[in-house]
Amino acid sequence: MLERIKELKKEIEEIVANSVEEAEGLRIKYLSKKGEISKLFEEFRNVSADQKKEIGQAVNTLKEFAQEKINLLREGLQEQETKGYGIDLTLPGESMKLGTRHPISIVKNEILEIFKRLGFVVSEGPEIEDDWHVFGALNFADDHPARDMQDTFFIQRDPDILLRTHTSSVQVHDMETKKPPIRTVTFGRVFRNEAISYRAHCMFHQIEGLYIDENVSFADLKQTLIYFAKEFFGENAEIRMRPSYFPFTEPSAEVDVSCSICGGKGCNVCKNTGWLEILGCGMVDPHVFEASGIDSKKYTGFAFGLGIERIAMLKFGINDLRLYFENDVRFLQQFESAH
Ligand code: 2NL
Repeated sequence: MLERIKELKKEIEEIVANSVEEAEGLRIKYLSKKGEISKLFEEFRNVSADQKKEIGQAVNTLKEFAQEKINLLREGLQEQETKGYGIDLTLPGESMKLGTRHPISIVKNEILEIFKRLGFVVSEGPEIEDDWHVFGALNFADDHPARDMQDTFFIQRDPDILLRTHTSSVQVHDMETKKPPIRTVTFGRVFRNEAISYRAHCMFHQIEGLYIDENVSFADLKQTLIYFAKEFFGENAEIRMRPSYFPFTEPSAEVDVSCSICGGKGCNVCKNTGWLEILGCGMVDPHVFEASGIDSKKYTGFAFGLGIERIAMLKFGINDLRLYFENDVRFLQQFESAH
């Protein structure tokens, strides 16, 4: 019998269980009424009196050993299962969902990088402005329609305070506080009082550039924009300029880029013209310089402004402005990871 006890001890030393159920199975196998150890107790009845003490002790020790071992196994497994450690560590991991950059941010970063390479410095300013920095200093007439409540959001208590309708206000601050040469690009949210539809929104994003120095010419403006168009739309991109009007520039132009979708042949994106309008620009009006304390006899400058939503629409084929601001994950997920 001692031999059998030894064997069982060795066997129990080596038992393992992968789940609470398996541990319970082991308990039944060794410790239940019909278990291996209970069988030993039955046999014990037939043991001769002189061996009873020794074998009795050995069987009891074995029983305690088995109880302790199986209890330990069960407790360990219960802890693992409640803490979730019972998972199979050899399974492939679940992939972590990474955020994506917003298409407006992607385009903004790309455009700012192009102008930073040309020596432009990025400046930012407030979304809530006074009339002077949005209109007055930029040569808007007192009765200019942009000053109308139909077009601009004013703060009710004080009509001098409003939401900026373009980011040029940031550059007015730059002109007031810096001396030429000034080379600055600004970006940010602008606000206009418009009914929301697929092609208009009351809030959108602009990038504007301003370069002021002695002898800055329209040729510098054009060359800068050609460089920008080729960097952003590709080496084959061409631009054309059409005369236009803005209160703050003279002369002014609207700039089209050759349609990158049809290569200029004509398609539904460029409405068969081969050209896509991308920005407005011009030479800074001398009135604008004087309003901010810059000597318009000594300095000239060019400026341009573009809407980021429009460029992102062209780049990504987005056909409804409202998609940008709904934050629908199915839309946002389609853009490049932020990491
Ligand atoms: C457009 C036209 C433009 C500017 C923005 C500017 C800024 C200063 C002085 C003069 Cl401080 N001009 N900015 C100039 C011409 C056009 O934007 O259609 N943007 C979407």
